[in-house]
Amino acid sequence: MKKRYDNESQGYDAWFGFKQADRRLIGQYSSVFENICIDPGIQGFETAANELKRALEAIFGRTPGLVPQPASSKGTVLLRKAAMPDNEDAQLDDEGFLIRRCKTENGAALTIFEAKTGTGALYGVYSLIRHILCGSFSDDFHIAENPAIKIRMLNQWDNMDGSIERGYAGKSIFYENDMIKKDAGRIEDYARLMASVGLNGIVLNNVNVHEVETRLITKDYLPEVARLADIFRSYGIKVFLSINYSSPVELGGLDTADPLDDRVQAWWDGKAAEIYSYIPDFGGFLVKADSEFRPGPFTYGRNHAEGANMLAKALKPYGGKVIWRCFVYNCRQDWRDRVTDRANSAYDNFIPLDGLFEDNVYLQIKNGPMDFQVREPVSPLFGGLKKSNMILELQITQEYTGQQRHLCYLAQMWKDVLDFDTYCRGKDSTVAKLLSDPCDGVHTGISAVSNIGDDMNWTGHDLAQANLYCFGRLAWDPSLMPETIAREWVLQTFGCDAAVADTITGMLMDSYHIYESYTSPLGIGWMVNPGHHYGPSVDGYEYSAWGTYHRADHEGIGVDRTVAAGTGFAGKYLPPNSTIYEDPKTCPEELLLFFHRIPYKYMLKSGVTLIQHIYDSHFEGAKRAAGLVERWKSLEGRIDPHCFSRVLARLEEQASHACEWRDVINSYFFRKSGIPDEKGRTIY
Ligand code: GCV
Repeated sequence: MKKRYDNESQGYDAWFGFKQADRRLIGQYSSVFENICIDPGIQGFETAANELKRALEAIFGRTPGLVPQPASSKGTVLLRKAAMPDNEDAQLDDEGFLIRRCKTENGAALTIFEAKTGTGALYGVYSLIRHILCGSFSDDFHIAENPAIKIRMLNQWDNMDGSIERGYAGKSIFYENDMIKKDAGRIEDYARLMASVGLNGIVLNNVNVHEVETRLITKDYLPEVARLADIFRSYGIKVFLSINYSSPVELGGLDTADPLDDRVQAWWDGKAAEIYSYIPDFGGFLVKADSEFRPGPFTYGRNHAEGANMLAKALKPYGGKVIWRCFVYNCRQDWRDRVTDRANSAYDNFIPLDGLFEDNVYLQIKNGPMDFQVREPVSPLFGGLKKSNMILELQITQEYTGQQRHLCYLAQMWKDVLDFDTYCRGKDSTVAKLLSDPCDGVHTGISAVSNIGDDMNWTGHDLAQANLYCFGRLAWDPSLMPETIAREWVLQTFGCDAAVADTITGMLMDSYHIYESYTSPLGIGWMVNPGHHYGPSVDGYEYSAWGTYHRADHEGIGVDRTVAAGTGFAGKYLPPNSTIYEDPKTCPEELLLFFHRIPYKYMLKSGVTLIQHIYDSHFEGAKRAAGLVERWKSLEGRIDPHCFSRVLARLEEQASHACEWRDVINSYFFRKSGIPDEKGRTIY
């Protein structure tokens, strides 16, 4: 990136520092990349060519020549349009690319790049850079890739006053004082980071749309939104906005936002025409409706298909999409009510509507039925919905996973989601397959709540950059393994020192299980301080209206979600998952307390009782969190000292906070159950 800040020591470059390449490889390949040639007559490949030039310059320390045709004696990268039928090119989709090494007649190196569009070429360039920096570029290099999932987007939860809901890395890079920031430099660098991992969409504002943000779709702000759209467009990224369902009332002076009222439809039709006059390729709307006090069609006695379709009809003439969130539940529940179960809510609201949505409506479904907890089962809407377009929603920002003060590499959690077999098309109907190979005319995508802010290193915790990186990589190719992605990220960010690569990759890989082991046990979730959600409070949400209960008493803990005796949530899954979850003996133990109410003396498969497991995992987790500090310290002198200190401070905080978690949880359950730790460790 341009030298806007003291990039290296502040972590601003993220995985884009380029300086990190292995010097031996640079020696070996510097003659391969002497020139760049863009096939004459093609347009739209400029960003790709610029990015390639910039990266080669930084890696090889020499500006590549821009030549009109491949020189016979110099190593050249040839960018050309893929158009030829009957060969590999024909398999490329609009975002795909092909790169292969060959030689000119005179034996000079030729690296041929093919793509159908400038965006495909751009992704190819970033892929090539990644392979060079990770040491996987070779003499017979030959790859052809298409993204597995069509829509790959980030949701910003940024507000126009500059705050970010659930943001842990400073203020918004987009907004301050109710205005869109004028300095777009940082926004462009963000677009590059996004494109480098293949992301192609961004929602620019929080799903909770407040008064000022409601006006983003008016002439007061649309010229500025259009300016942002221009920046993102050059990196192949479409912009979307979250909208307020009540806009016809708030902005249009109507007395209703009823989706079946003709005046409301006409208002949105006019609004769509206005938006597209500013941004011809505007992506569409993201809508949080009838959820956590946001307005929606329920107010008018209409269902969510009626609500979404009205907007969809307005956007359809322009190719726009309505992304409609399924995060709909009663957040004013009585905690004494054991029949209502928040976990059932999205399923119960949306399954009856399957097949009723317009073809440009996408249902956006959180990965679990509750809310981004450290461990939840996969939402049964995956596999349950058959005829609706779907987007999987993940959360990169670590609301419930340590708020970027704790290390928690999320690729493994997401991989569990993507690999979950829904059985909806028989065995091997994983979520990844539903998203990457949808059938029956269904369209799909994947999105995630971003974790960046205006902290110099983007993510507060330097190592939390790995989560942004791995989200993009998994969206591009959900078959990638978390460890492969972690290592790629480390090599590009920290360079090729093997000890550094092994240590940081290992820390990332262990971090999710470490975090899980000292926080809430076996899928029960929550147990956090209400409001800000940081730190332990076992009963924090127990007597609240949010539908988030653990039901612990002196005998046991857990929510009975069986069909036989509980809330029936286990029955929302297709067999065999429904039967597996129904029985505590077959239920995966990491989800045991999500589905079952279990006595403390229940014997787990490991041969220890539930209560002993709670004690053991919390003692062990806190110890392993302390171990992360030691592992990091072993890198002193091998990585940038500023980065070293920043991360060390966070890991030390994590280690101490893990002790707090351990002691609060263990003491709570010791006091509830009265059963001492078999190993006699200190419990308060
Ligand atoms: C943006 C949770 C979070 C809220 C968030 C909401 C949502 O409830 O705590 O901050 O609101 O999810 O996803 O809409």
